[in-house]
Parts: sequence; structure tokens; C-alpha cells
Amino acid sequence: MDFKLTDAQRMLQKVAREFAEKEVQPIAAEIDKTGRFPRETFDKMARIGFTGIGTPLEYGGSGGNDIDKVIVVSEIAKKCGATAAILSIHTVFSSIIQKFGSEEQKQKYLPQVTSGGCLGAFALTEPNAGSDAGAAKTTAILDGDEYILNGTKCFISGGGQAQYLAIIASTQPEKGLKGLSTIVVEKGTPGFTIGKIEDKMGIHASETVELIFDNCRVPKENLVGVEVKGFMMAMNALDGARIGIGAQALGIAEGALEESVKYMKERVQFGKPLTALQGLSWYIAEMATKIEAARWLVYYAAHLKTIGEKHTKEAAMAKLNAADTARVVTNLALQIHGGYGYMRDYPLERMYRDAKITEIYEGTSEIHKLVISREVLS
Ligand code: COS
Repeated sequence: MDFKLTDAQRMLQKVAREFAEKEVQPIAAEIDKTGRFPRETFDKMARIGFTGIGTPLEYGGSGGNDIDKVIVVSEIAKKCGATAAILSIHTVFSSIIQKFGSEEQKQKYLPQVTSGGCLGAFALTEPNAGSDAGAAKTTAILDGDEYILNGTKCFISGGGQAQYLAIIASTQPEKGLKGLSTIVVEKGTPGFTIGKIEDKMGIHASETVELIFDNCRVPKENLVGVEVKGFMMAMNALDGARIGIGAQALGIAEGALEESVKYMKERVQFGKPLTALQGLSWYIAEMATKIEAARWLVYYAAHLKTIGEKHTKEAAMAKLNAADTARVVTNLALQIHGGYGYMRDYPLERMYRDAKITEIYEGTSEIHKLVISREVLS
């Protein structure tokens, strides 16, 4: 058993930390305020190789594994939860193609979404199919050599920016979740439009949109793997994606702790720095302990995925716990900052808002408890 990062992982962490300080932090407040998608940061993440982590070099990726992805996502989340979300969620598309796609699909899509600067997205949720993902009603009916898509997806992160989208749609509607399949739709395909851009509480810059399919025709070669395996692919993809959101939550919490330590050393009240006040220093102890526990669950889930073992339960545990940690830690950090924490001059209120989504997307905390309890009880 070894709890240490390897030399290569420590080097990657240093690179990611410097990138976050130089490229992410300076615009974090601006993109939060305006909701602007930071395309230039995405392009820089593509150039430095972050968007290709976990994809083999032969497909244009940067190699590496899920622990590497956790390291990079959490470092970026320390400075900006939205940018970390953009990176983490973008990689779900390549994970699906890598695991279930044909050789032709890997050759076609992976180089573009890893090092080619194209964004990928994954669309499962619908207005009436959120936690009950299997209730998705978007259809993809085969007509000769094409699938015709009809329906609406909602809350899709990066959907308006993505060149390629993996859509979960029903090819056999009478079969319910057992009729769902995964189909790639390319930006600009006639019949595919972007609907409402959501106005959210946090992660403003991640751009969350509605996707509308109105007799959208795509070649049948865009089917990923075989028909009616879409729900299994979606669940498998979410097992991995939940580790990414766990890493995002971990990073947000770490960022809030760092800000609090800095502030407590600088801020003087009652004639002494806040560090001399035991009530507040105990908050720091609580925050640091929660973060350390969250880190090892996230790393453990990433380790299991890396070595190819089942990680459904551990990914759910990692995200459940890291999201809870992010909420508690950002709340305490804001409290330590007092009135200043509530003001937009400091990043705390942004971190607090950004943390909340980690308890909701890629599965709510309640869904994770369902997944964990089913596994433990079975
Ligand atoms: N990996 C692979 N297959 C899985 C799986 C996983 N992690 N979880 C379930 N499956 C398979 C099951 O094995 C079952 O297949 P078989 O009938 O062939 O055995 C099938 O999927 C249906 O599973 P289940 O009966 O558990 O489905 P439920 O409808 O009860 O729901 C939950 C499963 C609730 C866990 C699922 O709908 C879910 O995760 N919901 C949250 C969705 C979500 O996270 N959305 C976030 C947005 S993503 S853009």
C-alpha cells in the first residue's frame, strides 16, 4: 500500500497548479460575473494536454490515467469550479468513445476532442428524466441508413460549445430503459439546435444548455457500440464522471481552505490575528480533516478505475463525501471571512455557490446513497 503520488504525478500537480494560478485564477471572477464560456482557457488546456489525459497517445491523447485526471481537475477547481467542470465533463465524451466506440469512431473523434481543440459533451438528462435517467424519451428511429432524432435534452454542460455530443436516445421506445442507445451528433447537423441557456446559481461559465432535436438525421455509423446498450453505457460513463466531480468538489474545498488560512494570518481582530482565536482555528481543523478524508476516497475510486476494477460504489461514495465536504468547507470558509466573505471582492461566495452543484449534478447525493446502499445490501 502506498499513499504517495509518484514523481510524475507530483510534477503533473505542479504543472496544473501553475496553470491554474496563471491562466485560470485571473479570469475566474470575470467569467463568474458574465457567464462567459472561457474558450481560450479550454484551448490552452487542449494545448498543454489536459483535455487528453486518460486517452492513449495513439488517439491524440496525453496518456495517463484517472488519478492524473483527478490531480489536474482538483488543482483547477481550487481557483475556478466552473473551469474544472468544463474540463471534467468534457472528458466524458472521450471516455465513452474509448470504451464503447468502434476503431473508426476512435480514429475519427478522439484526436479531435483530446488535442484537436474540439469540445465533447454527453447528454442524458431530459425535462422528465433527471434522477430517473431511464425514463428518457428522446427517440432515434432507424430509417434506411440514418437515425432520425426527436426530443429535448436539458441541463447539458458545454452542449452549446461541443463539436461532438454523445446522446442517449431510444432506438426501441417500447422497451423503456432497455431500448436506449448512444448516438453521436455533430454540431451543425440540420434539425439539431441549442435551446435555452440556463441562468444558474453557480459555475456560471460552464454554459448549461437545452438541446433540441427535430427530425435530426445522423448516419447510422454514429451509433456507439450496439443498439439498446445506451443505459449501461450511460451508467458506466457516470461511474467515471462522478470521480471527476468528486475531484472538482475536493478542489473547491481545498481552495476555500487555502483562502481561509491566508485570511486568518492577515486579519487582525481583538489585537491579534484570527489564527490566535481558538474557535476559528478549530474550523480550520475541521475543514482540513474533511478535505483529507475526501481526497483519499476520490483517489481510491480513481485508482480502482485505473486498474480496471468495478468502482460504481466507490465513485458514488467519493462524490457523495467530497460534495458534502465542499458544502461544509466553503460555508465555514465564508464564515471565517465574515462580512468580507459575503462580498464579491473575495472569492468565497463564488466558491460557496459553485460547491452546491456538486451535490446535484452527475447524480444527486440522494441517488448516490441509493447506489451505495443497493451495492452494500446486495
Ligand atoms: N454500470 C453498468 N451498468 C449499470 C450500472 C453501472 N454503474 N448501473 C446500472 N446498470 C445496469 C443494470 O445492471 C441494469 O441492467 P440489467 O437489467 O441488464 O441488469 C440496468 O442498468 C438498469 O439498472 P437499474 O435497475 O439499477 O436502474 P434504475 O432505473 O433502478 O436506476 C439509477 C438506476 C437510479 C442508479 C440511475 O437511473 C441513475 O444513476 N440516476 C441518476 C442519473 C444521473 O446521475 N444523472 C446526472 C446527469 S448525467 S448528464
